[in-house]
Amino acid sequence: MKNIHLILTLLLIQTIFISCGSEVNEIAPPEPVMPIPSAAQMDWHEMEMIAFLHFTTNTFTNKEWGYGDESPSIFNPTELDVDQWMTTLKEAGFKGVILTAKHHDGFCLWPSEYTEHDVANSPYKNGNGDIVKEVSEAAREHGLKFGVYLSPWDRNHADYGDPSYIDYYRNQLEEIFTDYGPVFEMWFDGANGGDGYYGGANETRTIDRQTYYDWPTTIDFVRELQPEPKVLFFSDAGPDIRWVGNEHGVVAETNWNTINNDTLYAGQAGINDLLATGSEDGTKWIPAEVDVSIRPGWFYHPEEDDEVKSPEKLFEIYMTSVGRGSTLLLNIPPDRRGLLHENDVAALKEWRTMLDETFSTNIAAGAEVTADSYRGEFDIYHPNHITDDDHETYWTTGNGIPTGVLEIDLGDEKEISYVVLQEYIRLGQRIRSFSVDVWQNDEWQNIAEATTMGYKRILDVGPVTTNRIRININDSKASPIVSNVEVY
Ligand code: FUL
Repeated sequence: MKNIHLILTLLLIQTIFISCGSEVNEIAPPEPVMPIPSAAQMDWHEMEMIAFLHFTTNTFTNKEWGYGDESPSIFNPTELDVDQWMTTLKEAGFKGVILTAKHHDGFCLWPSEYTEHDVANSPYKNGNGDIVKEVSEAAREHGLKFGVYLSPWDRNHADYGDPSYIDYYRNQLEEIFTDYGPVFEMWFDGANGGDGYYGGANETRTIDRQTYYDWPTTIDFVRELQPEPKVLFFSDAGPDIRWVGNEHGVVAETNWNTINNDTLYAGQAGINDLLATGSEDGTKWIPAEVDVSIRPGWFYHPEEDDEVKSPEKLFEIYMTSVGRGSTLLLNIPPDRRGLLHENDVAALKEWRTMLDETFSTNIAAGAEVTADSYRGEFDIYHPNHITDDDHETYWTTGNGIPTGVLEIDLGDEKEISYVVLQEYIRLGQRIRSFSVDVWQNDEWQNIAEATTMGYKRILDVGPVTTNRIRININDSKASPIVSNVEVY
């Protein structure tokens, strides 16, 4: 009898111990699924929209790729007004700007100590101008982050192709990172067309794209120049942000922020499809940035004044970039006067209005949500967190549960057109597939099937009328974590 008591007591203690153990385990957030974004990458995700500014001698020669023999005397914007640029961009919703401080032609928009091929030898402000300074200061005044494009390929420089050119390139980076305040993103373009002026040699020079630039050393050098805030390096291969593999404004519907960059390098052929999707099993967090121009060309050409993308086209691009979890880098090239052209400004304004009107009233704000399960049934993981307007709170499941069903009660019947969904990517990108249903005629009707959710996914589902919406997380790498759902 005594023994039975002892056994029962031991069983009871064991049961209490086991249940406390799992509670302790599940009250903690799910373990991260590696890799995860750095703090600087997270800030970049949250920017969502960045403006690209292509401006150089090409603007005056009407070229896309200057040969490198252009005289600085042709660079003469007579009404340059960076305030007009920043006001326009800020109003359109951009959070940062990236300026072509030097494009492939080698002309520098700042007075560089290391070349004569620069703005100091142009008529602009009688050689006393510094457009990198003007843009960096104006950006900061308007609350926009400042980023730099500095073309590695330099068709003007006599040493291009020799190791000495790499010193020149690093000297220029030192100027940029010493005199112009913090740079949030550094754009290393992979393009290299071969032929050029090269100090008068007028020949074709090929380099080994994998080794010539010795990127690891250059990147360490820049990181030393600007330890904080951390600069993000963009190239086909990252290391912080990857090219999306096309210039049409489209990232793949399945968009992993992860990729294996060990064998990738800027300018590598045959990897465009991979860049557009990333790799589900990628070992590095290197999200895709969607670069596209508002005009056919990257630089301003008067004959393209009537070919500015329409607000509707810009909206479509927003959906295939931001709406698929990427950051949009939209190029708006200043014209020969040094202004953003009226047609571009008008398109941006109307596009902004479309975005504001489409995404103005979130009918799921504060809505009651139920789930088939939530982690340990703790309030901190309750499904209501997906509609609480706080992106730091979330719904998630218990360990070992990679699926979930979330039901949002919209109250009265409403017409809906878009569903916005966000995964809590600070703990890694997890969701592989999900679907959306609406309640209609006493049953659930499927209205969307999707793969990755990522930082943000916007699904065009409408118009459809319903009072309940259901999100089925069908497959994830581990407990799915959803921080936000909006319905418009
Ligand atoms: C490309 C360049 O060759 C284009 O001129 C432009 O700068 C674009 C953003 O990147 O590789």
